Amino acid sequence: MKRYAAFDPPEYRNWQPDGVLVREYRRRIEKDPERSGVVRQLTTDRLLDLYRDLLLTRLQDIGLKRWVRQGVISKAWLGVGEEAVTVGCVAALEPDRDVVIPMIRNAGAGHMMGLPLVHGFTSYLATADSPSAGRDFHYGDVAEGVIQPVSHMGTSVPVAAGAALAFKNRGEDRVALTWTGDGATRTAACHEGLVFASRLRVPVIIVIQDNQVALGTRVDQHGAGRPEDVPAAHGIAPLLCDGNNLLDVYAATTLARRQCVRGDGPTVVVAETFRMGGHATHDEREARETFAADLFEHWGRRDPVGLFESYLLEEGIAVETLAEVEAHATEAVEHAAEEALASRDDRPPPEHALYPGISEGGVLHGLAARLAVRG
Ligand SMILES: Cc1ncc(C[n+]2csc(CCOP(=O)(O)OP(=O)(O)O)c2C)c(N)n1
Ligand SMILES: [Mg+2]
Repeated sequence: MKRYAAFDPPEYRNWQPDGVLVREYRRRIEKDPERSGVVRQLTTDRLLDLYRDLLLTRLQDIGLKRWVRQGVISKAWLGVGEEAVTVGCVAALEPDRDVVIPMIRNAGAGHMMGLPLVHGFTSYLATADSPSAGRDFHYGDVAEGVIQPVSHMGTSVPVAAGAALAFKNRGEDRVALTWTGDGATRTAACHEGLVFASRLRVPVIIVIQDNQVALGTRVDQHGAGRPEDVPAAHGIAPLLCDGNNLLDVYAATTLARRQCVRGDGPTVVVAETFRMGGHATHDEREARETFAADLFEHWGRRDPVGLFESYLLEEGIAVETLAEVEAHATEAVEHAAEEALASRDDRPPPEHALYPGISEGGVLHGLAARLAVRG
């Protein structure tokens, strides 16, 4: 497989980050004492872990896109430009206790919760060694706190609320978190989940990932109200955050988690971001025609990876340290992609498409262990 070439064209050598945007990034957190208090607790090592997780998430998508170009797979659903919404949320959780239900733009949640990076690649190849043994490209592992999503929009909300009800009934300090798109906030399932969660005051965090579009329909075309107004209908005051500002997402979700474990019921985090590509790789040209070009420019300048990098440099972290983290992340993703390709021809036998089903426990190995009360 072709190695990732270093991106170092001469015209960028003396490039300086946009000072105004980095100041805005910092001010966004500093203006809220609670959020800035949360961010101040982050050590340099922790900040570098977050940087690594952002890079792993971005590089996984680049690897998948390369596979599409090379004809290894026919298409891929990517989250480029939206990585901070995933990384900031998961970083605020207790990975050994909490559960998440990621959607297609939250691939980073898998490796952050402890799933091997290679699963992000084998799931697309449908090989026998892929997480669902070739049955589905959605993947999870309840033993690691990742509930496998289904493709029906909005349905992860009632499922997450159900998991949270189990935690509440057992008196456990645990939360369930799921993401839902701006489009998915229009579904009955999402509203039913919110009714259930708010009525029973369960410890669930619903993250509305408002990337301003659902397939080819802009947010202003798919509903009369704004996604951030949805929680009010269920008596929930949302925590708004800048979805491209990793630290703002992290701080908002940390506060949301505290509220949940205090027993104050469900929380909704609304993260404003922007889908920089197509719904998947097949409709990127149409996606560019869905919005005015300057909107891409606006959000491109607010790239979550670039802004966080600038922030870290301003914090005094050496550029060599960042380069080292990047080199490790690149190697890890390349290794995962190569490992997945090695089993590319390992097709599961057709009869394996049949399985006993969830009701017989056939696909939920580890559920009992995961949900058992932990000391
Ligand atoms: C109930 C349901 N209706 C329609 C679809 C087809 N579909 C898949 S993704 C999508 C758009 C989702 O938009 P949004 O919730 O904003 O998430 P995004 O793709 O922007 O992350 C649609 C309509 C579906 N999967 N489920
Ligand atoms: Mg959307």
